[in-house]
Amino acid sequence: ASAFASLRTNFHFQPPNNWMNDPDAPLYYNGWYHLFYQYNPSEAYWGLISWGHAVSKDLIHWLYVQPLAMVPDHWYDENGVWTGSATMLPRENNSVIPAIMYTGSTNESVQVQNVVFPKNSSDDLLVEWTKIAENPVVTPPTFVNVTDFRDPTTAWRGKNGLWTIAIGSHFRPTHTGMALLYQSMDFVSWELLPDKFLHSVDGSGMWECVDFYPIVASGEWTGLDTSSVMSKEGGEVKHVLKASMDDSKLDFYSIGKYDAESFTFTPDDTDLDLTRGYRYDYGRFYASKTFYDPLLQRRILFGWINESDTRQDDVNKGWSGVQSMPRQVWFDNITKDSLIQWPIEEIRSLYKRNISFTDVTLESGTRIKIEGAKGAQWDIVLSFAKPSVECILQENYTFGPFGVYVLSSEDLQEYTGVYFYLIMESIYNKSTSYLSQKTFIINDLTRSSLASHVDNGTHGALVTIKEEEDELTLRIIVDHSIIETFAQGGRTVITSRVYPTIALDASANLYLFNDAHQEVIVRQFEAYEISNTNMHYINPLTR
Ligand code: DQQ
Repeated sequence: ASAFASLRTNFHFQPPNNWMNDPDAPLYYNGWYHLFYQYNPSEAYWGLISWGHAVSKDLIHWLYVQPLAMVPDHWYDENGVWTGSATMLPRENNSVIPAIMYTGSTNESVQVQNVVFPKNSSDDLLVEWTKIAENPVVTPPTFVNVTDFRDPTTAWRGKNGLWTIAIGSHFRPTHTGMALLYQSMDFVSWELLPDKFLHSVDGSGMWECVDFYPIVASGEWTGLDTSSVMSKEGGEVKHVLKASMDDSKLDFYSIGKYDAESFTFTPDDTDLDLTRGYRYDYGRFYASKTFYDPLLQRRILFGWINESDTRQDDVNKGWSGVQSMPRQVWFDNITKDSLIQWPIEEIRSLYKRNISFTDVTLESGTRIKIEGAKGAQWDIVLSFAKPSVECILQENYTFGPFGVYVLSSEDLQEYTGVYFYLIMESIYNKSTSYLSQKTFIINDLTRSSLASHVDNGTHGALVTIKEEEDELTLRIIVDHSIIETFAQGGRTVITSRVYPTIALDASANLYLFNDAHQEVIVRQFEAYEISNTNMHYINPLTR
């Protein structure tokens, strides 16, 4: 067995073995959630890709479906069944049927788009899929490279009944990333909307896995179906455009307005356009995709979290790649220009036991081991009293770090720091100067593994803290080799992979620490130990 064998996650989605990358076509149909994924069934690294398939009643406990949903078995996807999205097509009696469009890499490695429908729509598990005779339904237009044209979005429907989808691409001469638009009445025959882009950004390079959806920007927030242009209460609706930047392998999103007449998206703030503005996650998180959950009226995000060990480690472990916890996404009514991401409520069904306390003062230099908190599966929620401006100034304009050590060995030889760090910056303007406070959230991997060959690069990001907010909050989800950190109620998120060698299972501990020169107050601390979800295959006989 490999050194990292015990680092497989126990409540994040992973395939039974081998390689997984992007989440594909998440959907809800007749009582089941479905998740498909980019899967190499024969090796623990990327190669000839098929679509794996899993179903769940709660997005937490997954069952693997056999056979694979799609494999490369036609000339138009011979080099891989790549990423795609599902659209729920309305049928009579208020029923719907899923249609999936995905990218096939052809026998000549040209990127084309193909459509599949369920073979039997009365099978709730949607086990078998039929590639339609008309495939490929979309081929690359002449002005883009044939290998820069992939990952169709979920379609949205306009007033005239036409379906529109976006496909990520790249105009090489100007290095312009863009989303092309195609339209169809029947989901089978598709036309390019000529001379139009949903959006484009010069210098951003190839856009992969574009995602585009409406969100409620004022009033009672709920998720919205992808075709909605109005909220239930008539409150303001904005749109989110996300692209996965092939150059940097980062997922950026921008919030703005969609003009359904001109089919264009315009960011609210050009300084927050794609590649300049916000990322979903400041750690490892790529090729993400949302879907609308009609059951609980919310929008759910999945992202691919890759490994940061070596390819040889992955081969030895026999697996590579994990999906993030499903995250609910909505508009941040406080910053008014960014999103909130929050692990879905259903995670509570996995809570085993709880360690909690309130109002503990962490003196300068303390490291407090949380008694009874042994284990490598946690959902930790805590808040700190916000240090005052005077405190930060007294500390020479920098305050901290203070936070938590997770996956820590007994002697702190191995641990991962998740912490806040505050600075006061002097800003000089023409005539005035003033102080500006900045708050950072950091997943510090410097000491997370005694193995020296794994990538232990630290992840950090800025968190917006409003003056009226008097607490700094953290939620940290720990699952053996994953740390998902949600700062300030999900305003800023960082996901990291770690490969401890001794801080494993019952030898892993939690600590609180404070390296500021002044005390820090923990207002509330709760740590819930998480049970295993025991993913397994559906037994075809008992279905
Ligand atoms: N992964 C897929 C592509 C997509 C890329 C291939 C993003 O469709 O562009 O496995 O990770």
